[in-house]
Amino acid sequence: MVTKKAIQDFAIFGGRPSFSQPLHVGRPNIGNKERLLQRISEVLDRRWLTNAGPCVEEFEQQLRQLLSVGHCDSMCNATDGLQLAMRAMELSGEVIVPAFTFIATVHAVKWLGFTPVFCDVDPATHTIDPARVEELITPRTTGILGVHLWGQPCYIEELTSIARRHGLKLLFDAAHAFNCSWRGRMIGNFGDAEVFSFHATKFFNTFEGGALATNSAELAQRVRRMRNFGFAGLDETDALGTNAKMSEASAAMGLTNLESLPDFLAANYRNYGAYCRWLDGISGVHMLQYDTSEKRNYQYIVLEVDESQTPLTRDQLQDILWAENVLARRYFYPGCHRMEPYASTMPNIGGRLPVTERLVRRVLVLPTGTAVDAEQIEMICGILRFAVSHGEDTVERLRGLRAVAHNR
Ligand code: T4K
Repeated sequence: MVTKKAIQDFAIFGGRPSFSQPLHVGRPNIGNKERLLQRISEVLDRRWLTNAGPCVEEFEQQLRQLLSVGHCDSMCNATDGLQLAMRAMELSGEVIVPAFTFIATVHAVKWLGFTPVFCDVDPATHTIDPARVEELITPRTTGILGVHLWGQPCYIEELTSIARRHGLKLLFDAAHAFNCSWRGRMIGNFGDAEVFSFHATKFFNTFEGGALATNSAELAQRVRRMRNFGFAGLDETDALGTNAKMSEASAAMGLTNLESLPDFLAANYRNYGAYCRWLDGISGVHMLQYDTSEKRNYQYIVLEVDESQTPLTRDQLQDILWAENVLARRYFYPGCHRMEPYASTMPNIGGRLPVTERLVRRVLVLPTGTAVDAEQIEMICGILRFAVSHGEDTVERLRGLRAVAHNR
């Protein structure tokens, strides 16, 4: 690792990068490899590779226990889980979604032929703003799809009350919120259903995967059938179905990673503490604080760069970090409403989404997880502190770089 003593030491200005290898956001956490390989070996010996095999059954049972929820069914990924949930709930017409989320949330709605109606988010939690939701309800609205962004629960009480008052279904995209709680109860128990992602980049992964949790036996049964082509018996389907099943290899990874869950959580919590300590007092760089009185997974280290308090923009800080091999991400730039197929059909919608518009310019997510250690975090924060404290000079040099590139 290389420490910076002067601006010219920054890799973007020709110095040596701080890290010889890239540090990723979303580097997978991997549990005990021997246990995983043993499980995979057993899967192969059994010659039962998918379609409700023993690993999937055991994984689902452990999930139900962990979440204290009536039903928790594995999926091949969260995107399909969301689509199955919306179909099983018989949504139609318009579904209200936040514009500040990963594009999968919105695509899932559109993929089913429904109209996603973009809603702004709350500046403190980055989750859908219930006051704005209510304004968007029309006679065509059938559902609200909230996202527990960064593992921070939505305003569940307010959204539940709005959904009840207007006779709407309430679904939560809990892709980020595995092992999180709200008022002491695990996420997975709220709304009509909640959908988790176990994608490789999530702190708990099954390679690809997800799960749909609900306390409705009827909904769970409908989803289970839809997940398996609509089969209700060996040679009989009772509804339209698709293939959204989790494989035995993924479930074996899930079972193995569940055994290491406390270690993953401890690493994230330790890293979160280190980031809090080392980022403290950097002008204009604010870190999203989690409610430590509830269960959180601390899987995202989320910065907001306030340009009114620092000469450097979020994008300039990202450029500096990337040159140092710190692959910080601008989640979720540029906002779903500015991506296709939405942007061209609603070009002026940004005016209705002021908080989203601000966040997509400000947010930067830093690497964490078991692949990152305390020393590396101190170094990452040191780069940010040095860049900001020499902000004017750094900006001047960056301008020079752009001019050189332009004249080439
Ligand atoms: N709802 C929300 C709110 C979500 O955030 C997501 C997914 C979903 C729904 C849908 O869930 P799934 O259908 O995927 O289960 C990544 C993930 O692909 C995506 O799953 C995730 N959200 C999103 C927040 O992050 P990208 O475009 O950033 O992926 P990518 O390939 O750039 O990977 C991120 C970093 O991780 C890279 O620097 C490389 C590193 N990486 C990635 C993989 C796959 C590794 O080191 N190893 C790996 O195996 O979307």
